[in-house]
Amino acid sequence: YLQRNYNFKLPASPATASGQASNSIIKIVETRSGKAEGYILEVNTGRVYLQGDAAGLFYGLQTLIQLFPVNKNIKPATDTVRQTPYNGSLHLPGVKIQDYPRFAYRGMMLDVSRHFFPPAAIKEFIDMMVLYKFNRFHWHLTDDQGWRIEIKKYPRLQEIASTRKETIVGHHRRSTTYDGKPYGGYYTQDEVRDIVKYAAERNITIIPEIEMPGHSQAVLTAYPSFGNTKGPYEVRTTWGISKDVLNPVNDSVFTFLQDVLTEVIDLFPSQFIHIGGDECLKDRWKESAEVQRMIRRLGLKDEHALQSYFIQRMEKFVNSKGRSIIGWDEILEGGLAANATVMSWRGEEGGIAAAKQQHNVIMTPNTYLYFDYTQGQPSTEPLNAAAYLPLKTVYNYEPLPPSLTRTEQRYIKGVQGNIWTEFIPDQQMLDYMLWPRALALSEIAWAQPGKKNYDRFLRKLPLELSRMSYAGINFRIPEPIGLESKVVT
Ligand code: NAG
Repeated sequence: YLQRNYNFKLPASPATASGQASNSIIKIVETRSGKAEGYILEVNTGRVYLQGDAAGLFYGLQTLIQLFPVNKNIKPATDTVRQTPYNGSLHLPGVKIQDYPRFAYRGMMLDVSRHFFPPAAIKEFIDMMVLYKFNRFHWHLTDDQGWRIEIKKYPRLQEIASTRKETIVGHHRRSTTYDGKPYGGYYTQDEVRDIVKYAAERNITIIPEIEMPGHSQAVLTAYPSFGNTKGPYEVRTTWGISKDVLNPVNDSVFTFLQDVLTEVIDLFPSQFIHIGGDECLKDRWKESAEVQRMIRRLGLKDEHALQSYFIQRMEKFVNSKGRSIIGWDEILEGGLAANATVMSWRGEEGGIAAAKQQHNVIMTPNTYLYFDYTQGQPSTEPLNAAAYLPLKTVYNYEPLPPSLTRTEQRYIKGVQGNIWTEFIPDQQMLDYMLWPRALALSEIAWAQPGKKNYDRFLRKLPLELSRMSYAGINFRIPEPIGLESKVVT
């Protein structure tokens, strides 16, 4: 970005800690001592000095980019149309910044099942994450409405489960309307590998999510024998939760999931693999005599315990491959799997309970960090999930619950914003829903306690939004201070 747009030469590689001089105005020194992902950036007359660990240097450069003027003739590297590089002189503010993140896990989740985002859009999403120092991309790859990753051993996943015959467009009284257009898409394994590499080069680990045992209607469409009924099933065309889930009595369900995870683990070097676990309706399990027999045979208390049995069995497999699982907070309900990390989404309760049980937690509460909820009066916003979540509420989120002791708080490894895409058909709408709320999240994730300040955040906002504007990134223009919408719910 700096080289292309400003003729600002970076050394070919960081000078070593032994102090080898670099050939340009910028001196970069890699150190292993300081804080993880931290850096020191100094800009003074004719000289830029940057020091940190590998990730820290990368983030120091992001900060440096932010010190450069936002100029409408200058397009960032993500833009496909190459603009003329900058040729004039420029002035950077003199600074000395010592900086490091508050949380090791600074994530964003994108749901590509309800709507599919092609590889180029995923890369642009990653580019924006980089600018604001996020380091985990949670890729929600499967759901009732579409399976989105090529699995060589089960070709019907990409052939059948990746496409729904149409999509709901509205509800009126008792009638539902559909668009009548088939909708689908999936990432080939080559595309996945390319994206994983692209992210890794930008200090972002991709955590893949394969949903189980619920949110699996697309799987059942391709492999009906994995369900509890005879079907037939179809890739879901409406939003909401499916009653049709995977059948734990059928051993080939576990074989299938293990085979899928084996390919997934080969593709994603991430230590953590997300196995879903949310919203598994228990209707089919309650109705099924064979499932009931299984519950009795295993001496389990109820269907929740059966779900835990399911997850624990999958955890053993994932652990045997040297990886660990993350699951949505429902995995607490029938007893936690031994080494599981819990993603607390139904508010903070799940995260609090998990931390008390000495399990690692990622906080992603829908009360603060669900970016599919509206940013203003729902009546004046584009159609989306009914809940209301304005910028200020997001900004003021504090991830460490005061009800936890200091020791328990250490299990909270970080935060993540979730973007579910039922009502987000394309990148334009995605960016609108993300920004500026994801900027607020980046401060929650990065800034040290006590350093956040909403008024200062709002003062800096126009500069960041103009940066996005020049980059062609959509965003929602926040209401003027004091005129934020007051929503009565
Ligand atoms: C939840 C579902 C998700 C859905 C979203 C909409 C989780 C973990 N599960 O009901 O599938 O898209 O909310 O806000 O969030």
